[in-house]
Amino acid sequence: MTSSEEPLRMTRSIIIDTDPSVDDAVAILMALGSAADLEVLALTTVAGNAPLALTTRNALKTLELARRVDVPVFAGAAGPLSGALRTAEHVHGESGLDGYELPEPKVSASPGFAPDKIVELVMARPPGAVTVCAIAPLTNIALALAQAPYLATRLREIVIFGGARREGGNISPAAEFNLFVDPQAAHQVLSSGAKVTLIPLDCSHQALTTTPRLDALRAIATPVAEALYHLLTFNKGFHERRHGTDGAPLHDPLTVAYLLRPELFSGRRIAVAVERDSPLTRGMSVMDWWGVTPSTPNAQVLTDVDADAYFALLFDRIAALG
Ligand SMILES: [Ca+2]
Repeated sequence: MTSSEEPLRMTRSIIIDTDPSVDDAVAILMALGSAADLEVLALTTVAGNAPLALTTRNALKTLELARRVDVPVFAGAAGPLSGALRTAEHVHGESGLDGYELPEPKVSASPGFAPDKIVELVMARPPGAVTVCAIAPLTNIALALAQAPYLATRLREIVIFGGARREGGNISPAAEFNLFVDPQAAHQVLSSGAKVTLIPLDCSHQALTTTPRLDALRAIATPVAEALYHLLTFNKGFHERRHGTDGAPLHDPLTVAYLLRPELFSGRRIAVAVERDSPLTRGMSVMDWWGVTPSTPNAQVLTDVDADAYFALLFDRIAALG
């Protein structure tokens, strides 16, 4: 039995690569509330939803909220592998995490460059021990794999929130934000040979932060739940004004939910390519769902989720934080 086939209940060691706005913060807190299942080795930050200084600060604030400043934060890439950085303050506010005053971080990021630290952390553990939970543009992961190509087979899995099959895009008509910001990095990660699971917009657009769900969150009545209630209410407002929906898609925590309860998801193992050149479709994930090319499948793509079970699991883990 190889380590990738070990029983599901084994604690997984994870590195969360993140650009915190609110859904990243929820994902981080969900992982920290799942101590019996997941050991969070580090948060590695990257520019994305906001510039790097802000995403790093927001990661530290999230740990402060959870009273888990023992988890190290390593800052990584300040922009994509090539070209200018595109951020999303129009969605998340100027801080990247508007809607509630989180506690000021009392600790700083740890010294070291995130891609170097990813390599170090993975190599310090046995083969197949570490999973990367990638919920941001994939710049740090691509840099780590470029520096240490053997990482691809050393990792247990890379679980990515990104791309879209049928849902078009959320930053351009064709592209999901994480892949749009650094399509070259996404291409490199998808062609690295690593075991990749990709959770696209198709899942998160089934998982909206509706009023009854946010009421259930607030009813947990802990400081963490109260903070998330306000942050998610701010986020919900943007989507309601723009799309008229009750609630916003809750993207990033889907990766943590998949690690905890993969049976909540369904999809296919297929070939995925990322458009890197066309200005019209930059960052588009081109998914060979019907196997019409000779390309070898390089990712497990999950396109459906049991949304009620996802939110129930999330709230259970947020409540566990106390
Ligand atoms: Ca994110």
